[in-house]
Amino acid sequence: MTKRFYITTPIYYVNGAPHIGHAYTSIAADVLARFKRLDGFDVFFLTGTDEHGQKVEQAAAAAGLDTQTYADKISQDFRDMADAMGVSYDDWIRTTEQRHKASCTELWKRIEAAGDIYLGHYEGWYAVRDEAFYDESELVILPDGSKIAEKSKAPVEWVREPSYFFKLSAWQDRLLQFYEDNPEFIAPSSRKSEVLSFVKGGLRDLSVSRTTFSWGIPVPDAPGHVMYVWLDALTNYITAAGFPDTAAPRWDFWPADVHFVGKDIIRFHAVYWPAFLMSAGIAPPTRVSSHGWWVVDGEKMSKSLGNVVEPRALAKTFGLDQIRYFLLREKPFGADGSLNHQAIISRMNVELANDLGNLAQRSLSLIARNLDGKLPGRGPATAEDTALLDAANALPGLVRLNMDRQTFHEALEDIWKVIRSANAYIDHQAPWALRKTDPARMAVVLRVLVDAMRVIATLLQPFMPESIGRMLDQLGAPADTRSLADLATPLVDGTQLPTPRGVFPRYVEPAA
Ligand code: ME8
Repeated sequence: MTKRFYITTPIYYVNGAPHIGHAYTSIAADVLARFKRLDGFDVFFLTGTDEHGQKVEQAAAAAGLDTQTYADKISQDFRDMADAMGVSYDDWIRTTEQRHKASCTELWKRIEAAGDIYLGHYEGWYAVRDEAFYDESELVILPDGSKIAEKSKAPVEWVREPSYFFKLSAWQDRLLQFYEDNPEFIAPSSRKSEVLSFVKGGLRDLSVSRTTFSWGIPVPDAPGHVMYVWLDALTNYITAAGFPDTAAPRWDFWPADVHFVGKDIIRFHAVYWPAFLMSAGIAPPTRVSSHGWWVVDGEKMSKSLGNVVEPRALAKTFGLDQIRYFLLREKPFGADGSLNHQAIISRMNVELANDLGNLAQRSLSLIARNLDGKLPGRGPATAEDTALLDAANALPGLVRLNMDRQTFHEALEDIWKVIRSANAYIDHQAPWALRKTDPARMAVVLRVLVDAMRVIATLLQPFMPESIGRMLDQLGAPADTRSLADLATPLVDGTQLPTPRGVFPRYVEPAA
């Protein structure tokens, strides 16, 4: 039976245009989805848009549009962005869809039937920008006397209204037990400590309905109440798996294997979400993997600073695969990172054009020139041949381990170690000098290089699908045999290779 793997991105608020931060989460999730497919899994990869709540209602009003029309427009923009960035999602969910309303309504009823929902009165601070409630202790007072949430800097307002509550306080011990039983649930460990201390600090019941606006999913049998947008939004992950129809074929994918999230929304995914699910008798997800934030030239991206990076524009300047590579290579997944053109150019020119591109170009042009472009056969191996091939053949295991931990930069670093060894090998073997003196050995050296590059390229496909696809064409690996399992079958001796063409261009500053 094929192993199933379910990956999600957060669903993006339709309150503004997509930027590089959104593209980052989606690309990271895409890399894992593509890797799992290559590794023989049946993958379900979900992304989409979060369309309810006050924040979207306000953004639509500011744009002078009817809320649904506005949501349609921005949702499509996010979808176009995902397509443009090569995000290979299997389903695009929108929380305004009928299937999602049905799912939220059923989840609510189950939680209510479990005795975890009661009617009360909410009085406290709310930040529309974060769609989150805050305690007094989480706020700071500005010089003008207004208050903002300390962490996100979002302005808060005092809210007082009738509200349904979820008995989160009753879930403290069960959540702590759950984290203990599932040590891999939250990644990275710094976020895990943050979540544990939040939960250990005591949980208050959570307000899960609002009455002061109507852009949301109605609470069943409670006129005037719409569901809290986070309860609504989180439910998307089970909606897409078919909930409440647990006989649906997609339901076999639940629980999700990895929810990708930014560090800003870990609490919703790692505390509220498993509590809602356990209350409703549904298994919680296997893992919540959170990443850090991108700042631009050291500054937080913001409309007012005018430094918001549009992912499609960036891909146009440097190349889509170059950007995908940069985003996953530049910083550890969980850490924050700074986006700047010099850093992109340096990775693009040094690692892609030089280290990898030249390696391929040098080896393949020697085959083209000296062997009529025919893939040479394997021959007697020297200790150096074996060392390089062993290092390459160890890569799938190392990369798989890093993928399962979402330590993408380490996967790439492991791959680059072998690329650097291959460059040292070609320099030392100098196959160009063997053409006359020992052509048989030259052929063996070139085949060793092709075999090592084949493993490297196979593993790089998820990161840079288009460019690496071309590289594999040049290496003579047929398009339908590029999975990890296919690595066990050697390339066919004598295969006619296409004329080598550089796959990774150097970035040259356009003339002023
Ligand atoms: O939070 N750097 O949606 P959202 C890196 N609708 N990642 C960034 C980023 C940055 N500068 N800015 C945003 C929501 N992100 C909810 C999610 S899920 C059930 C509901 C990423 O549009 C980060 O992953 O505000 C963040 O979590 C995500 O964009 C969604 O942001």
